[in-house]
Amino acid sequence: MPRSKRSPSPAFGQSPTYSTAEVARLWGVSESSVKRWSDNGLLPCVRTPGGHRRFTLQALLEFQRTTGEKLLAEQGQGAGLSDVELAIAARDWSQLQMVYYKVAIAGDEATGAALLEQLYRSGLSPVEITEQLLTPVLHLIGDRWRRGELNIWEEHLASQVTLAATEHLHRQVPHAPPQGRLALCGCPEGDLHEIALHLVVEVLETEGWRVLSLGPNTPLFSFADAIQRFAPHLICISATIVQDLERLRRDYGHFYQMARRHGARIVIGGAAFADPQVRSIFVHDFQAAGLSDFVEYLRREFPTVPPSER
Ligand code: B12
Repeated sequence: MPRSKRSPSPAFGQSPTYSTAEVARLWGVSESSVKRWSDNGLLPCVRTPGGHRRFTLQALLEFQRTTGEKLLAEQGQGAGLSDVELAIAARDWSQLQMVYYKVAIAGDEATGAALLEQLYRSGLSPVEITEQLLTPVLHLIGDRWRRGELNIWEEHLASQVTLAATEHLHRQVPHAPPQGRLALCGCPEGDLHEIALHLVVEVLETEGWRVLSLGPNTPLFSFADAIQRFAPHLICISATIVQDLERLRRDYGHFYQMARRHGARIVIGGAAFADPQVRSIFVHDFQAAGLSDFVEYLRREFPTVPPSER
């Protein structure tokens, strides 16, 4: 599918418009065909102040459904694209978020996995898919749950769909050659939010790391024992909520000593670290805002070493 120029995502629910060139690329037809259909009224457009044609998604879908189906077929392009395919080609994130939101709260793992795979095959990286689609949708689900607009079971289904779909996506992605580096990852005691942790593990594996994940809800004293046992190069902590701050404060000293003794770097991430009190306990080497700055950190601090120099 052609990759269109990325345009800024409109707000959730706001309809984007497409230029003549973008529509021609989406349908695989010439710009003059698009202009002809527009001029004879088959494909309505709006004009910019400079006189250029812009087409709404609704106009494109309407054209496909009616007259356009035959015209597109005549040009050898089949019956056109589905609205999801159009949204993928146009990188229409607000539309795609809406689609994923519905799929997720309906518990439709197969469609969720297929959508992520389609996005990946259209040229997007798993990190881009996470940051533009999954994270905003899960945050929206959290907000709607808090406002009482979603049931707890819908939030649970959305979590399961996201875990299954990202695992499916991860299986499609080639991994960098192993560099002999080990990362130890987990969420602190009391925190059951494991989706970000899974995404971090997947990023590390894609970058060629061997990963041991201790999962959610890991007491820091036991995490520290694992550091002693495995001597990892990197420790990743994902924390979304903190249940018992004093307990974490008590255990983190020993955890930190263990990490330093083994020369391991510590990376933290997650909403819990927005609180300066929590951040001050978890002395760290890097705090990630998301996955893209994490990948940058990994590539900067742990550059690829050719096998001959290892
Ligand atoms: C799904 C979910 C759950 C699921 C988790 C299921 C699972 N298997 O993981 C369940 C149902 C268990 C759950 C339970 C609860 N939840 Co909850 N949950 C969520 C929800 C909707 C999504 C969380 C998520 O996965 N986000 C997606 C990830 C990808 O985004 P992220 O965490 O922001 O991570 C990004 C970055 O921060 C970064 N990152 C994160 N960690 C790391 C680590 C490293 C190393 C790196 C490099 C990067 C990194 O990268 C990620 C990708 O961009 C959030 C809403 C939200 N705003 O997140 C509420 C939310 C976190 N939950 C909330 C609450 C209140 C609860 C409960 C207390 C509810 C209750 N009364 O029982 C319990 C607590 C359970 C516990 N003890 O942990 C609140 C927390 C409010 C607060 N700050 O205190 C939220 C914000 C909902 C809300 N809007 O109120 N929850």
